[in-house]
Amino acid sequence: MDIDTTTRFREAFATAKHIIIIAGAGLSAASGIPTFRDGGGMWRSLDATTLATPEAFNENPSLVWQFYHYRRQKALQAQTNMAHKILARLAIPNLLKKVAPAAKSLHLITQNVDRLSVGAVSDLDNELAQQGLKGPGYRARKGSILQIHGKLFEVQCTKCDWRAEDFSSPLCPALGEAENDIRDYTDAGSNNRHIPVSQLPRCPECQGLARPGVVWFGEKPYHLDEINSLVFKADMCLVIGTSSTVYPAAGYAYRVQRRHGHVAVFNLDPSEKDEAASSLFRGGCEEVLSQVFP
Ligand code: BV8
Ligand code: ZN
Repeated sequence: MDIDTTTRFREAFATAKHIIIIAGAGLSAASGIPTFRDGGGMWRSLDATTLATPEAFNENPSLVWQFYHYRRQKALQAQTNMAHKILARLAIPNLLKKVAPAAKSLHLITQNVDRLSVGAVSDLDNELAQQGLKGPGYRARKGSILQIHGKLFEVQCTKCDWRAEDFSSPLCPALGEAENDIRDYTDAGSNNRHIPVSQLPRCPECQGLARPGVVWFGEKPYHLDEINSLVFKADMCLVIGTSSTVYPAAGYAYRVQRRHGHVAVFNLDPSEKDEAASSLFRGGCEEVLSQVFP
């Protein structure tokens, strides 16, 4: 890794006051969670992004639920990786102060729905408490992780405003049976078992059809107003493991750069935001972040 880039980045980070981190699927790749566009995005020979739409769900809720059942299973089996752990450390004010003594705020804006960043922070909170390190300086501030594309483990009703977190898997017997039909998802495109709507997850309040609690294309992302004010204030923006092709998340780095903030891109492959980068780190974020934040 280029020493000058690292030194320059560390110096900028040490003077940063308001830090935002934009994360994408590459952050969880080392945990075995498939990405969307760099080869990981195929499921049963279907393009994952064509399934993440209300139209796909309305047309074939059985298929989209089987896709999200697969994603839930993957996320349940996944462990947090070193990159999640390092970002969790930065979310703890007294640990952040060691590398960013001027920092007044840090927010992780994640496009990921896998809950791994939330898990890493709660694991670290517990670890610090066990070490007797208590008090607000050793707890991630509430709201420091913003899950802009929703939560894989939330289920919501398509008819009423019911929604709840549910980690059970399968969510209903039919999804488990469908999974048993097809062991290897990658090339089973044609063997999609059709699950009747009546056997898909239902709302316990009104029996309406339930759906995954994520934001699909064309739907309004979460926390937009709060994020807009964070982006406006940010003088440091880390962009980690994202192709930077999905808006509005893909537009945040440019806005920080336009106001002369420092943008640091940590990505395995070239991304749409490389040219906005003041610091560009190529490689697996789980390794690179360990070197930048030893
Ligand atoms: C909205 C669901 C408005 C959850 C997802 C034209 C221009 C501009 C915008 C638009 C446009 N046409 C339409 C739009 C809007 C649209 C959009 O941006 N479309 C794109 C395709 C052009 N956006 C929307 O619809 C959004 N909503 O705008 O609403 C609105 C406002 C008010 C009121 C009503 C409406 C909603 C977007 C959310 C869509 N939902 N998923 C789920 O199932 O997960 S998107 C999907 O893509 C995921 O959420 C994912 O997080 C996201 C972004 O993908 P990445 O995370 O970047 O993943 P990707 O695979 O692409 O890249 C991974 C990268 O990691 C690679 O570069 C790889 O090199 C790297 N990598 C891999 N391993 C590692 C690594 N890097 C480091 N280390 C490693 N180890
Ligand atoms: Zn309902």
